[in-house]
Amino acid sequence: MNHKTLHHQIILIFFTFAGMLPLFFGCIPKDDDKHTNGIILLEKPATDWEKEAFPLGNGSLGCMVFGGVEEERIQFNVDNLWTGDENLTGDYAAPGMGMYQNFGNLYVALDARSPATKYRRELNISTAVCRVAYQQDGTEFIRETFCSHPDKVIVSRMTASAKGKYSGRMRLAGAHGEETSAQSNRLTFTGTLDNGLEYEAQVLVEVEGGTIRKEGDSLVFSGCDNLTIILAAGTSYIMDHDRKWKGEHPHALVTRQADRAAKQSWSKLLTVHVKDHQLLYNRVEIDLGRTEETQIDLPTDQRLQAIRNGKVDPDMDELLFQYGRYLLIACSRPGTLPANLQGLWNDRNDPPWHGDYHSNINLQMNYWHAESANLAECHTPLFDLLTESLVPFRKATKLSYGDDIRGFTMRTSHNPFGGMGWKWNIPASAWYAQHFWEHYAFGRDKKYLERVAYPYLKEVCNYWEDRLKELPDGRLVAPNGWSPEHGPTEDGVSYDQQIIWDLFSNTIEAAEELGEDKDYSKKLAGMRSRLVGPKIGKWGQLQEWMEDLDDPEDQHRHVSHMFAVYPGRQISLSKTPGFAKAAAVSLKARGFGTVVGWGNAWKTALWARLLDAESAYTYYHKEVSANAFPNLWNGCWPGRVFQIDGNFGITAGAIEMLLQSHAGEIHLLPALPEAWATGSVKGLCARGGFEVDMEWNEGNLKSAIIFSTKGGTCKVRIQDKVIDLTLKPREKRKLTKF
Ligand code: FUC
Repeated sequence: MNHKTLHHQIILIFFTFAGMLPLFFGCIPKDDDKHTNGIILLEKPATDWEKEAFPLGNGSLGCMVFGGVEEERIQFNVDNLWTGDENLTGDYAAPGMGMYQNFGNLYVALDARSPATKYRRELNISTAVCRVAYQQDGTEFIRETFCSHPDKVIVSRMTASAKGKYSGRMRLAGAHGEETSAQSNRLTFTGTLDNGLEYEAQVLVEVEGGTIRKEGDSLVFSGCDNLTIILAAGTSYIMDHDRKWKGEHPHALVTRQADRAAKQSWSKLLTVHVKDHQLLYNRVEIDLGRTEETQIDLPTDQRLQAIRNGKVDPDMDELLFQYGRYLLIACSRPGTLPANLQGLWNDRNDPPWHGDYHSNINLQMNYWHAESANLAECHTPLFDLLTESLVPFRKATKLSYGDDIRGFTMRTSHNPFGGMGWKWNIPASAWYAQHFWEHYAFGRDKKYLERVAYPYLKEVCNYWEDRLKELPDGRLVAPNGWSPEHGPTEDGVSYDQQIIWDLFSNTIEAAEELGEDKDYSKKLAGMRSRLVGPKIGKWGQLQEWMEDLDDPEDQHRHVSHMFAVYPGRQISLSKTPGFAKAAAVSLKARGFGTVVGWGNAWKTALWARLLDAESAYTYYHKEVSANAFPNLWNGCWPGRVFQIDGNFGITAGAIEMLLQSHAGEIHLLPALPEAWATGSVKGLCARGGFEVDMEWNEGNLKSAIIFSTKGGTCKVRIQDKVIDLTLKPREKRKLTKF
């Protein structure tokens, strides 16, 4: 062996070892169980951003990886690159409402032109790494891309089994016609939107072997063994109303993030990233049955096609379930903006519905699973934005409802500057209040309840104290309501009435928990008892309006009068069986309606609450068989445009099938369908600060472990049997006899 070969061998051993380090530290699962690894696989590069590219994200920065052989394209976003402002007039079309913007694209064109073989592009949702592999002229090429939360950058590494195989050109293109400047191994563009928001993106490239140099506004690399690409991007947005939502120019921060990441080794960046992701992701494990090997080995698009043709694939049900968790981790972390209609992924400057926050189901659904799927910290961006937006929300409310009104209400859509658009959706602030309450109900953090949740709940109650209208018989109604998004505008719409009931109930419980405001709670309880309540109409249905107007042929996609069943708790089979049965009549009549991803997700959860396992599963399955794109993103009416609420809502719906805790009990396997007859789950959360593991066989619960984070009592229900438990903080109890 000559000197040079020995040198190569040492380098090879070193890199093989370095690449395996994460395995030794146990943070990357070995590929030994493809049934649980969570891989979305496609055997061709993406040509369609929405349906085929793979999403990565660190909460604020995110990207879509295309995996082209001749040219890699990484389209990227930062969650707060928005036009618009506080938009107090609420004109949806006006520039003030603004739109979520595309940031740009990185293109890496490669010189080799022969066709690729053995092409595989996979997104491993348990490591949050996208991997592209193919062979070309006898060389194996591998690209691995991830978006690191700890290091705040996108990292992409391109390697090959032979030396000097990478030659080509790299281009960074902003989405607003910016000029890109190139330095020796760095590309940069900056810009300013019409609303004054400044932004910048940088790409920094490290090569081994070969050369890299600038040429015009691009980087040209030649004969490189491998490339490590770091992409950092940011804006001057800050979530601070007092500072007019704007802080410093992002140049210094973006430069620091890129430089700091470039100083670290690839394997270090990867190890830290995977560990961070798995700290959240690994909290929940699920097994809903076993898919045949021949089916599981298929690329995801073919696998979906086989399911459409009747193939049974419980591993796909698991994958979709975990994908809802993966996506939330990727687009909603403490300190970021909440997940918008597309999470944070967007390739347009005029995205569907402005890429906004929709308050009549969509933003709420984005967070339905946050607590129960053990991702409570991912819920906090919602509270941060809503709290920071209070000043403009109050101002806009007064402008429309008069200076004397206290509290605030909301329109149907809103942006990251507290600006709102389109029609008023009067119970929206109360529906959001449910999320503030649920974060406490699950986590039992009294400080949070006192400082964050309770003031919000009370302020929304103030609005309704001033706004509710008394009927001649003394009952109270919300005036001029609208059941999203159809029918007349009138008083006492069920959607409004049910959400106000929920708000008053949660506020009363919050006051009790804090030992505060006894008289005020009494006042709320008095008002709650006077609210016009649920009604059963002439065809046995749960009425959507105060008058008996429901048309049994109406298959509108919204089922807003079901709020009381889910996500509310006013109606349940155990406490109000008559209304629960009426809800089932209405739900059946609504049918499948238009193909709406979020609608199927909601109906899954509703049927689960009504303890109808097979109907719940029908809708869950519909999400897999009819609404999933090849990248498993969920499609929404009209035209099956991608909307992320369906992905999140279906995870929430599945949890309602396995575990419920809204009615004062922890109900184990309340709506287990035939399709999931044998399985197990670990780490689901229940209200009261409990975590639940379960194993079941042929429809029967084998064992359950109840873990209490804070200590306390609970009732555990298994079918008709109820077990009382008292647990100390961090105590676990295993139940085996039912
Ligand atoms: C609601 C729904 C639509 C869509 C939009 C973003 O208005 O009725 O289907 O999901 O939000």
